[in-house]
Amino acid sequence: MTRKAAQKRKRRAPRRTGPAVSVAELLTSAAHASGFPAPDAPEVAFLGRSNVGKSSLLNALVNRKALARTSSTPGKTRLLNWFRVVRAGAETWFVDLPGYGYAKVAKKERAQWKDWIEAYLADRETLRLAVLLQDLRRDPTEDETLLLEWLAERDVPTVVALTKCDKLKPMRRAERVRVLRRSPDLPAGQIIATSAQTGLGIPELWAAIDAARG
Ligand SMILES: Nc1nc2c(ncn2[C@@H]2O[C@H](COP(=O)(O)OP(=O)(O)OP(=O)(O)O)[C@@H](O)[C@H]2O)c(=O)[nH]1
Ligand SMILES: [Mg+2]
Repeated sequence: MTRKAAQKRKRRAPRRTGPAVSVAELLTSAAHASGFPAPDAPEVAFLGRSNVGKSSLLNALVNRKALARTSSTPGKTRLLNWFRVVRAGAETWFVDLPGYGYAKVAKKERAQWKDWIEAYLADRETLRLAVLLQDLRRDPTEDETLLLEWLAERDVPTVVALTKCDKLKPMRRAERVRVLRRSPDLPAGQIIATSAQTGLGIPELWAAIDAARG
């Protein structure tokens, strides 16, 4: 096949998006454990530092532009937000957790994410998968290590989504993905390169969600 023909074929190839999401809606928001909804559907939690792209990735997964509120100002999500998502007839709840590690918020507030996340992880029997987000351009810190420890202690299956992959040129991107895949601080074999902007990794993330929810 000529290069031109190959390019044309590539353009025509259907996107591997899988079944469409038929429902994506906010279920509830909570600032305290007392407001958490009673567990009633398999759940996927999105965890990661402030501004890493949690809300954006969640929107990309459900193919909605602004279901979860995103912002270039870190620390936008200060509540736990539950979203009800139906895809191929199966209902899953997505939980957008508040981001951590934003230096400009008060110290007291910075400590609060731990309380929130501990309260959430303490009693969530329907939690099937945690998606830990890590900016492709950064290295994991002790915050990510701590989260991974908590998740492992509680036997919560976890995948790492490397975010904002569109921000690097292909060579540099491949190099960073390689470095992070080899990082002793991240679980090897469960790392997915993603971009909320281009849709990179979305089918793989759905495959991980489908596998985890059983
Ligand atoms: N280029 C690019 N920008 C992204 C991507 N994902 C998120 N962003 C941008 O990064 C900023 C933060 O994204 P959010 O999705 O709001 O991040 P968050 O993790 O939910 O942030 P908090 O709610 O503050 O914890 C926004 O300006 C987004 O547009 C991506 O894949 N590519
Ligand atoms: Mg957010």
